[in-house]
Amino acid sequence: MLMMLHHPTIVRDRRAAPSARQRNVSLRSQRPARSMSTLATSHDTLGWQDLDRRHYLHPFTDSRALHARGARIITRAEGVYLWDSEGTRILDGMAGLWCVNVGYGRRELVDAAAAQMLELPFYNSFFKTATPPTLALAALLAEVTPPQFKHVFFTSSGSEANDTVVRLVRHYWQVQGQPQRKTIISRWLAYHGSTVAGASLGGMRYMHEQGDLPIPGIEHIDPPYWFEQGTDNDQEAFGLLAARRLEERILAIGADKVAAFIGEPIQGAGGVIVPPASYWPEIERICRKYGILLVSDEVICGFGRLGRWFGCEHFGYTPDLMVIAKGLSSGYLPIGGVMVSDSVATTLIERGGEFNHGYTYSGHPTCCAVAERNVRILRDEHIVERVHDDTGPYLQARLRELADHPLVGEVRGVGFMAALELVRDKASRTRYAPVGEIGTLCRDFCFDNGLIMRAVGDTMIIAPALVMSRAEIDELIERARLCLDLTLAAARDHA
Ligand code: PXG
Repeated sequence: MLMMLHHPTIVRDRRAAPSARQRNVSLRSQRPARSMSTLATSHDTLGWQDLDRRHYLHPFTDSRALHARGARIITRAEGVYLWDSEGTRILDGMAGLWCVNVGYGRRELVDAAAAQMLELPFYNSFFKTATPPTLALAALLAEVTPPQFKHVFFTSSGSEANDTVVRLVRHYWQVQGQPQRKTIISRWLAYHGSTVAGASLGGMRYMHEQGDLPIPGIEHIDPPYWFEQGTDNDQEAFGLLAARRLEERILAIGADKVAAFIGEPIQGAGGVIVPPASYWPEIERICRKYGILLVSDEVICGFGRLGRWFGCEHFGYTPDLMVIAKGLSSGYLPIGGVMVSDSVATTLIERGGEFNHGYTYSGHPTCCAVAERNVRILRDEHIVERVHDDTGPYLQARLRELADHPLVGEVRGVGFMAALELVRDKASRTRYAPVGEIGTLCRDFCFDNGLIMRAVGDTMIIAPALVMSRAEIDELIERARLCLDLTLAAARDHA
């Protein structure tokens, strides 16, 4: 078993974290006073780990396994780097969790939050009220999203936004006099969140197994995962076949019962599944043919990750609804939303009556103020253009150099989103057994050697902050190659 192998080689980088002063960030904004005596003595790693074991339930985590090793405590960050409580510097190849698009340590976002909290930290949008930052962000989103979008419904997360999609789409068809149009078609290995509706839309079987999901009226087709399913080298033909599974399913359900199709432009948490160019135009053609709403979940791909503002612009399709979160605020505060196209919005506004849906924090003024400043940073500093013209192609080219590594069966990606498939045999695309072990091993080597790469099974994922420089990309590649070597050596030792 690969799990039983020796502990990964550790090459710790103990460069000190920059002080708040060096980073031009006021101490007051960065370091709230610790008044509680328990916290005052628990800045050491063991103390934090003890608190973690005793009080904290982590998301998507086997607590017993975590407790055996102890949580890694991340204490600060700057640019594309994190520091842990041991002072180790780590290059964050995942932008937090696919979200810190402008990088860590942006003073303007801190200031936007502080100013808004002093002025009006919170007010709701429920009872015929609104706040200036909510409206400023809504108007800015109308500018940066594709032209069919002028309206937004705000939420606090991508999951809540996808719950909103389910309710909004079904409400829309009711208003249109077609209440039988309820079914939403999604894809296996999709990730659309962790709420009941989000996990149902998602295509993660291990999530469905916990809690009797999916809820009724949600169906899944296979994703366009060529590396897993493609049999020959004609990827475009494979893309068309994969898209036509949607038409087959629509006809099996009955076209008059299907409300919408939802998909991520590139499936992120499912393993950075990049569809062939033929896929999305065919999906769009099928949706239009049967009058079905097309929903683009841009939670990961949106706000520049693919070198365009939104993933649908990269692949060339025109969604009716667009789900946003993560990069919307670069993760500095929680916020998500659903962009609603003019034709859907007009129906809902003119004929929809009251939409009985919303969250306390829909349009939260402080989150909106931070998101608005974040979107302006992305726009004014031409960060998306840089990913498109310069650093995105550079990252992709350098990553493809790793394709010569004996462990790497495929390198794929667009812009600042990429995957490396780890295999035992490149020619036949044969994976190690059991799936997931070599990926976990590689991820652990990365973490212990100052690099965060995420493992989805045996697929290694890279999605850095969009501000990563060429020099930092070089460092990422160097560390990734070292960790691939260590992983291969460990696998060979074991064999
Ligand atoms: N849609 C997509 C495409 C996502 O990637 C969500 C919706 C849900 O967003 P919230 O904000 O509710 O988490 C996501 C979230 C992973 C991982 O391990 C990915 C996500 C979340 C947590 C972990 O890759 N994506």
